[in-house]
Amino acid sequence: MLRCTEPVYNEVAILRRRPMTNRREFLSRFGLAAAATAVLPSWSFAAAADSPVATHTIGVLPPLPYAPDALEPFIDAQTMTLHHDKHHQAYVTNLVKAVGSDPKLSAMSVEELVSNLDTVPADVRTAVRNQGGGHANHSLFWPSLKKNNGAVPKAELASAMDKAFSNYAGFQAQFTKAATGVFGSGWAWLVLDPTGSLKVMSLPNQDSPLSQGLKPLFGIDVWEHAYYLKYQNRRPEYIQAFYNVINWDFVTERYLDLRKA
Ligand code: MN3
Repeated sequence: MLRCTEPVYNEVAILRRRPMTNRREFLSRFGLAAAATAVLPSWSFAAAADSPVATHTIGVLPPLPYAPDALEPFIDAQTMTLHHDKHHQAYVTNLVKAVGSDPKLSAMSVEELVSNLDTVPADVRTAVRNQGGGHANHSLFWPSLKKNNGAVPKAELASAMDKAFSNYAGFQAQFTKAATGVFGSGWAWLVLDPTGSLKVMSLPNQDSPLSQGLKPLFGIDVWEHAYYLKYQNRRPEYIQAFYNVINWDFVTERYLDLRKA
């Protein structure tokens, strides 16, 4: 395993504040050519911070992109504040602990990490899977939410949904079933599979579709912390409300960008 020297550590610290376009250069410079070429998803580098396919830095909690009450009455402000400031922050903090000073892991985005769990040292792999998954999943969750006033998918995304699920109602039926059926904590996801088709799936805990070579478009967090203050044990009501806060503009842009990649 690579040992961390002081200069490398400083470079990693600086790198975390630099644009991701410099990572490949960094990896090459420190002789990590294999990491530079092998582990990085092709869509990781060109994206600006506000892009729908932006990747996220290991030690950084991305800001909530709207006020905590922006999704009222469907998701309440107190839930949003606790969920973002406490729960997501905890995944960020614990991922930093798990990655430690390993320069190879530290140089990756969180999306790269969870896309390449098999390259993570075995002694921290479970922690990276859980905490990295939590960081990656929530980093996608916040920007994919916006009150949509009853809007439904349009254009290319609508066509892809028609192909995969017959129509929007068919998508909703599958997504609702997947989200309702998560036993305990987890997420339901809309993903792009390697053939470019849309699929609905659920995964337990903080497992990311990225770890299975799938590209998540958005997910619904059905951990109790995501809904319990407002909905208590009524998860189906939260799932129904969720359809009012899917940011279809964001999801459509993400779909188009991921299709291109
Ligand atoms: Mn959560």
